[in-house]
Amino acid sequence: MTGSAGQVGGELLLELEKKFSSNDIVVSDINGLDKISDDYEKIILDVRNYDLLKQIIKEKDIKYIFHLASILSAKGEENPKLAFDVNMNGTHNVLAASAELGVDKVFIPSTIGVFGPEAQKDNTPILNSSRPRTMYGISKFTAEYLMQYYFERSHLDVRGIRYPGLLSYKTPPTAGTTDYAVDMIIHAARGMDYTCYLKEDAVLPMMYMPDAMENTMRLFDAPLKNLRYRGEYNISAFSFSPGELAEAIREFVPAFKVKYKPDSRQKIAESWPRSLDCSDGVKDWGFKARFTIREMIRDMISNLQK
Ligand code: AKB
Repeated sequence: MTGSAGQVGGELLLELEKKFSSNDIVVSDINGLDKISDDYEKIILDVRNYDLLKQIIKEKDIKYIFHLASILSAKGEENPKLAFDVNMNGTHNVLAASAELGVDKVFIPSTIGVFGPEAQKDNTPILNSSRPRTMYGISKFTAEYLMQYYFERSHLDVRGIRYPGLLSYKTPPTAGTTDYAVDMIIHAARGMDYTCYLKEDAVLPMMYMPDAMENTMRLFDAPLKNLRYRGEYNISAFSFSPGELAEAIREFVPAFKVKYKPDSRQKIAESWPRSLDCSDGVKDWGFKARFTIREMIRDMISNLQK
């Protein structure tokens, strides 16, 4: 696993533990590995280092790669050169090394950020006018093409999901546009007011992390012959705006108050779809989400308050 210390890594490890022994999992990241359990073998890896990546794949006899290392939307706009380098060159390194060394299967997440302002806003299908405007979206969109390229050129089994905003009470996100949702619930659980950096009516597709992880493994385990797409599968459980989320939180924390002070992330949010057509994932590999917004908020608040 690359990028193991990020928002998704720790949660995906819980899912992988259901399938593999911790002795068989190698976690890597450029930093933050001290946060991860010592049950796993840990290796410091900058995915831009092709030689080291190849050395690890060979020496550890890596069969599967979960390539999570990525610079997300908001941080990517602060440092576009870094986002290009990590997201494009790092991802190309993983694909080229996997193809060359015969890795059995690679999972690379994509994002709703691959869509741009001209795309259909509601029930957006997989194949739709894209033209992303953030460096994150541009690099992830290109990564989807690279996945198709290595599938056709080298028969590399590479799969991916376009994650919507992911909510978790375990790892606070720090670099994306959808992060407000997690932050809002954390504030509510602590009895604090919240100032939101998106407008009250900025609707985005979202999903609870356990659902995202279960579906990641569902796609990972699906027979290759059923997959009509490589990295492009849309998934989301529901869509909401900051105003709607605040209202739903008030069922559990009635005194919760939110102020709105939109910043540059509002423009990113406006360029993304409000809701996605997820029917291709349902058809090809059985995509389904368990948690409603209400169940997610209840679970997050009760765990945060513990
Ligand atoms: C972000 O906001 O950048 C991410 C994403 C939607 O991919 N959470």
